[in-house]
Amino acid sequence: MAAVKTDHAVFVSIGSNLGGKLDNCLSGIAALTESGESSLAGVSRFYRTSPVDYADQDWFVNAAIEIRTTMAPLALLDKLVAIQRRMGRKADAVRFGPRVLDLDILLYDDRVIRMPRLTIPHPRMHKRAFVLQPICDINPSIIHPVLGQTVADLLSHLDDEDQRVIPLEDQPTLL
Ligand code: PH2
Ligand code: MG
Ligand code: MG
Repeated sequence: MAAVKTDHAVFVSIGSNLGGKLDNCLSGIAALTESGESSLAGVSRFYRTSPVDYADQDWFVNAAIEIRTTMAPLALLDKLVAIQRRMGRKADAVRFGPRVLDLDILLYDDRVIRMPRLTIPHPRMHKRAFVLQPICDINPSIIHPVLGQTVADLLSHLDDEDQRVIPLEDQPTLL
């Protein structure tokens, strides 16, 4: 019998702070979900967010999506990197600096993965309002598989007033 490929539940964060930020995010989501391997299962609101970790740059547009995918973690990572490149992102850009499109794997089922190229859960997700708020829009009771807390708990205990996360006035409809 042929092996059946099972679907995995994956949360991906989307961000852009160069050019047409919202359009860049929407193009990235379309590129990821138009192939047969990954389908859209949930979409957060879209936010304007103040830059974190590298302050001297423009505000971002951020969102998160939940997908169902048959892709293994590293194959999915390769796909995200290829989409970012196609959208014009430079491979040698400043760490945490301006980018046309950033697609990060946040959670992959409830797996914990520590490989040279890929750490899941995303190593900074629990400190970032621009990641936690969008996941909470989709499902606030998702549990962080290392910290054992829900994303809603992690968000409510963030004590960083500098992180601004403001919903866009005009929200795109994707689902
Ligand atoms: N991404 C970063 C660094 N800082 N700040 C905001 N607000 N949004 C981001 O997506 C972001 C950031 C590196 O990936
Ligand atoms: Mg990234
Ligand atoms: Mg990132």
